[in-house]
Amino acid sequence: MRSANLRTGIAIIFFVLLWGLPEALWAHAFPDHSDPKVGSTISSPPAQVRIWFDGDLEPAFSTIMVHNMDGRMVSKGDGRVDPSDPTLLEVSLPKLPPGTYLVIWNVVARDGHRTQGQYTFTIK
Ligand SMILES: [Cu+2]
Repeated sequence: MRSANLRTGIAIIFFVLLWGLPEALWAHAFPDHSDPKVGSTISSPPAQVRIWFDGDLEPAFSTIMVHNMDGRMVSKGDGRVDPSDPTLLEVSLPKLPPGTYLVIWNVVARDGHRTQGQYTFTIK
């Protein structure tokens, strides 16, 4: 009886500890900033798109690509997490003509949670 109470007590303490852990420890990865910037208009075609996240990414499950407004993929197929910076997602581009482009990203953070999003930039 006494040891059952002890076990219940320990379980409750663990539950409270887990519950009280700061959200940051469990945080999903969200974009911090990017190049080109979200919604920006730029005058020369960028060689790549880079997005910096607020946490480390899982390279095996994180993707990035760029579409034109016809929905065709224009980025090279080398989207990846930078090997020297686990918060940086990047993909190369050919020399793109003027137009608006859609960046589509999908990442898994170190906590195993997936986040995804998209944004546009325009080359004038
Ligand atoms: Cu998460």
